[in-house]
Amino acid sequence: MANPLIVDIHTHVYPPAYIDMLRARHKVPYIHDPSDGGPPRLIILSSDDDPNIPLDQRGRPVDSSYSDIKVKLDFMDKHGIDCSVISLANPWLDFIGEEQASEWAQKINNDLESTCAQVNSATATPDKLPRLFAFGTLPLGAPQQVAVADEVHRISALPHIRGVIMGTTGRGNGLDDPELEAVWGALQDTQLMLFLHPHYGLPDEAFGGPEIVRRYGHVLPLALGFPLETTIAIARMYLSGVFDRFPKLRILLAHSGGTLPFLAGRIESCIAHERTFKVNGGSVQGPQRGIWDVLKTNIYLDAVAYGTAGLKAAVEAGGGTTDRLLFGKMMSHCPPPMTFFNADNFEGTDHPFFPPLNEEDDKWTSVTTNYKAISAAFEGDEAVAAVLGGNAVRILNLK
Ligand code: 5CU
Ligand code: ZN
Repeated sequence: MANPLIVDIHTHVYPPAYIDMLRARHKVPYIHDPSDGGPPRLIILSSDDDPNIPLDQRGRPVDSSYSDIKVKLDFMDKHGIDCSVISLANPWLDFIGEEQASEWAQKINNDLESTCAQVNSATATPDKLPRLFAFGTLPLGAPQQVAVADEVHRISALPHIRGVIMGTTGRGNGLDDPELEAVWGALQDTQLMLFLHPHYGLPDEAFGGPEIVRRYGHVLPLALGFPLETTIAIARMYLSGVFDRFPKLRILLAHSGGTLPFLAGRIESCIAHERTFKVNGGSVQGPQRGIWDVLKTNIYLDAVAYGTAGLKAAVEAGGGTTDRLLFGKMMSHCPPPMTFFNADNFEGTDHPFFPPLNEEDDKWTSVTTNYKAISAAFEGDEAVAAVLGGNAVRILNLK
């Protein structure tokens, strides 16, 4: 199989203007320049902003891979990625107040669009996919939800925007908030994909308190907090009937759906036993559509799971077919059946998070680990051909 086509749909950027804005801040999220001249530190998670840790060591080092699109393109070249759908990294614009939310969203979205346009025109090659597309960001803090919906409509007309990335708090009250109905409506009307991505994790108390969290660094917040946060957010959307009211909504869940594929049956069973829910002192019916139907109709999953069991659960949750799974890698010009994978060119990256473990490493371990998991989950399986044969191109219309 020569030169397979590879698409990475989970890959983040902080445009330079966003970096500058973080540098000017002194509370989460912020960037701190250490006094010893070491690399700047990115402090975005609340557990990063720990007064017990010296300021110069808080968070993680942040380098040009976060903001310089040339570094992203180098990373893509090194890992054989033909096309990336870039998105603003967490915490997006969640912390921007209502006066500036719309202005910032327009700035970021216009920047993403022009970056894609410039790179694509500079690198255009006949018969090849454009190198970049983007998921936009939303002014969720805007005073009225209609302003958020307006930005959805505005960016749906931009040539390289294929969806929007959003965290789990929505307009501050979670994704079952009636204050998001106009946004769901706009996303449904435009058919832009909603890339639902975690940031806040779980409270330290869920892990045994701040000392325990500190002891294990980012492991508990990122490995467990992030996926559970995604699961809770999508469960609340489902329980509140969002998918009954917006049956054509399209949602891409980060990290293979958190734990949703594994827990969907349990959610279904608990709903059946609960029968009705209490809202404003009255009783209302639970969701009318079954969770498996929603998983098969409205939900797409990435393949950033790093393990075969998680990936297999993701496929099962989609009804046993692999055509709703965006592996972050496409091989659409390779004729099926395909049974061969090359560790050098299989990606689901989450770049630039999870950088190389050793400075001298040429390839990123996070990338090759994910490749191995995917390869082990589906090797020899003809369904792989369908998954790798153009899901992202088809679902996101990457032309
Ligand atoms: O795993 C991930 O997706 C991430 C991410 O996007 N942002 C982050 O701060 N850590 C991990
Ligand atoms: Zn991510």
